[in-house]
Amino acid sequence: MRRARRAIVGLSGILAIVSASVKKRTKSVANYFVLHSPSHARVGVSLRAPATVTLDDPILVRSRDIHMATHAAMWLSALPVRTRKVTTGASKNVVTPGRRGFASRTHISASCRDGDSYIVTEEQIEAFERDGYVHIPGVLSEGEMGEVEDPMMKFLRGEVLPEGKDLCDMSGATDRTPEQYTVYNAMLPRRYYPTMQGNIYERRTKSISEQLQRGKAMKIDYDQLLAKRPRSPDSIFAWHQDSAYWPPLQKDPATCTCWLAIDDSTVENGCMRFLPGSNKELEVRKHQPVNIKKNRKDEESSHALCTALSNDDETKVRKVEIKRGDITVHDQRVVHGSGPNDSDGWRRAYVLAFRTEEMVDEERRLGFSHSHNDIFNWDAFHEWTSEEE
Ligand SMILES: O=C(O)CCC(=O)C(=O)O
Repeated sequence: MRRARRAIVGLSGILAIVSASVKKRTKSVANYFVLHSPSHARVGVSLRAPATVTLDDPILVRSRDIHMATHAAMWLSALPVRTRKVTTGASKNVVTPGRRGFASRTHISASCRDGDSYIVTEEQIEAFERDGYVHIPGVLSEGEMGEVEDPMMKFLRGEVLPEGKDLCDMSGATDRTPEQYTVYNAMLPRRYYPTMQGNIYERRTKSISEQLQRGKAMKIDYDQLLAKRPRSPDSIFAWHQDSAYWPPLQKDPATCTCWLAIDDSTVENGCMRFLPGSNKELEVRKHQPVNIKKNRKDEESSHALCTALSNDDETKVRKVEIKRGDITVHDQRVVHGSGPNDSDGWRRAYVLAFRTEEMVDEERRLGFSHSHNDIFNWDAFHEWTSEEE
């Protein structure tokens, strides 16, 4: 205790010097930041950050508030930061919650897990906005993977059975049996196995989605388990935009579809591939059901939609290999799909899509829940024309 106090006194001295050098710059800043340590112990620091922080800039902390202090880069790369707006000069004990937000991430050097949260960098947010997708590493640790892998295996072994068309194949015809599926798909697993609700993946990706959408309140819209059978040349997930599957509603379309790799996802086993920038296209591309024949109610009809890529598009495609525990997050408009699994192992993934609360509520009001058993489905908002007509 005494040693800790001595350290604090020492730090106060150092900070008094530091504060003199940065005082001018920080004088007008009225935002105080309450930091939480990576271990989730409350550090209890009230600090005033310079408007822009560079790697070597110390953060100014008023000495009477100090419990711990270090360089901005270290703090900001390791810690989630929630802002509390206070009146300049007010005591730190009377802080009032401000608008939900995050500190400037300009110089956060690496994203990281933090309890139920995960802190993304400004670069990752910008990549998501620019390309329509982003790769975020290490969202679940190896020790946490069991919490999502065990339920997935219950589904794959047939111990939990989604109803009707919520258990289906996303690559072949609708008359396949589960043993024939090459892209096994369980829709809405948290509905059929409620134990999954609130798991660590749900908690972390909610935090990620709200950061990628710069503070908007995001809600789980649907979830999905996908598994590509080993050595299955037709386990192709056709090129599509997610928005083609969803009703075109006039609500805030902000979307974060998180795709967790349960196995390392590689070009060989059919990793995700994206057409960067297609999220900026104003219109949803023309889609049609995969394998459509003249009468799409016959055995050739499919649960999946597809759109065509131009030669120019083909040159821009990015195949995104990610590790077990990593995620990609994509927007509803970005064109994406995946190739076949040519490896000896399964390629398993757990999808969790977040949308704005108003959008999810509106979908549900219309009877659209992303269940493949919904009566209100893509047949209701697309006019299909067969290629052969
Ligand atoms: O898992 C795949 O290969 C495709 C998944 C996908 O398209 C999606 O989650 O939107």
